[in-house]
Amino acid sequence: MDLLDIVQNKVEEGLRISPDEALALMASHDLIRLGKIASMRCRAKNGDLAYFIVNRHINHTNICVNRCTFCAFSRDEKDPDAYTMDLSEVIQKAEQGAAEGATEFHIVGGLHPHLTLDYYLDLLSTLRQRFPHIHIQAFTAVEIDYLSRITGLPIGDLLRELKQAGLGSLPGGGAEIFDPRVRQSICPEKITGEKWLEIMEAVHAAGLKSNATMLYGHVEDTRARIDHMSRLRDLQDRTGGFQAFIPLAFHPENTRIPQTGMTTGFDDLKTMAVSRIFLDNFSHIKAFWIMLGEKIAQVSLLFGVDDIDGTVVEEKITHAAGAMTSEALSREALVRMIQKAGKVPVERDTLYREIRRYDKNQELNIKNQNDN
Ligand code: V47
Ligand code: SF4
Repeated sequence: MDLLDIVQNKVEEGLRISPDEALALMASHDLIRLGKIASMRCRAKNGDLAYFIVNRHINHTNICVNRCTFCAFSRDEKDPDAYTMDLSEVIQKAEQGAAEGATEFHIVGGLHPHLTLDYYLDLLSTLRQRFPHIHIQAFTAVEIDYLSRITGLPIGDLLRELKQAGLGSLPGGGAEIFDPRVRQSICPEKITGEKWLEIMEAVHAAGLKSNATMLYGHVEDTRARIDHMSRLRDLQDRTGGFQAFIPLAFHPENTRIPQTGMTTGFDDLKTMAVSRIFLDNFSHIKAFWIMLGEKIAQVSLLFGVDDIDGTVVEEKITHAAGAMTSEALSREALVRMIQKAGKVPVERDTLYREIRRYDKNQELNIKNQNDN
């Protein structure tokens, strides 16, 4: 039996593969077979369903004291294109989202040197008051740590306050790569991987769900990727609080690590497939179409992915780093992408509750002349 036979047998029996096996899978070029095995794991968890969400991203400030080398979005306070939205600007964006049927606000920003906790609490409570039916997924573990440090509030108390003000769950950003040597080179000022995990453990203990990301395709090797996923899998065993794992493909333009080039489609699909096989305790693997492009995101549905994220509407982080994708996709376009991959589209809310399922006869009047 070769490695892929061994792994396939394990997946068929619902068993876990080891980090060494995952590392060996990363060296395989049998992408089609990997996709088939990942699809088995995916099907066991989600059947034929593939999820999307109607959401609105809001990046309230690009001013950040960290200035990670891979980040083209952040600015120093004095830079001419630095910005911080006041509450009325945030509300304006939220109103647009609400008018378009968003069920989620996704809010992340830089680590601002002067904003106080009141800014964040006002933002949450005002949004909750004005849009009580829209879930607020906001602030990475990195922002939570920063807020705790500038206020002196212990993480648990801080999370309680934010939750009370309207925080519904946390996005998965800021994880990057946990390996300390890689982390030191791409984001030396950022909290350690251990700290990120510690904060997520507290988030889950506070009764909040979160996602987990991994930024790949820069200076890390496959060992660092598997180490990253391994630490996530260990924490998930303890808390069960992660909903989705989201591999984020690095975009080099305008960053201080331009030499790496873009990730390849082969690597994108392999990374998603191996993550699906390895992370047996995660319900969902999400392909963020903004970073992958619509075509790879669609094909990833046959490589273990069951979620293509959302309508997004305004995306600043990857577009600052050269993303060629549009900033928004309509509900109809997402449904079509999923249906044309042979899956059943489900519009979900943030907590993966089904809002609407599109069966085969509901093609939404979006047929293209070349569709079959
Ligand atoms: O933490 C920054 C990444 C993240 C670049 O939880 C970059 O559902 C590629 O976490 N190239 C923020 N990536 C975005 C994020 C996210 C996105 C969509 C859904 C969810 C979710 C979370 O973006 C950062 C960082 O890892 N990032 N710069 C870049 N040049
Ligand atoms: Fe700041 Fe986040 Fe950009 Fe790092 S990735 S510089 S923490 S905004």
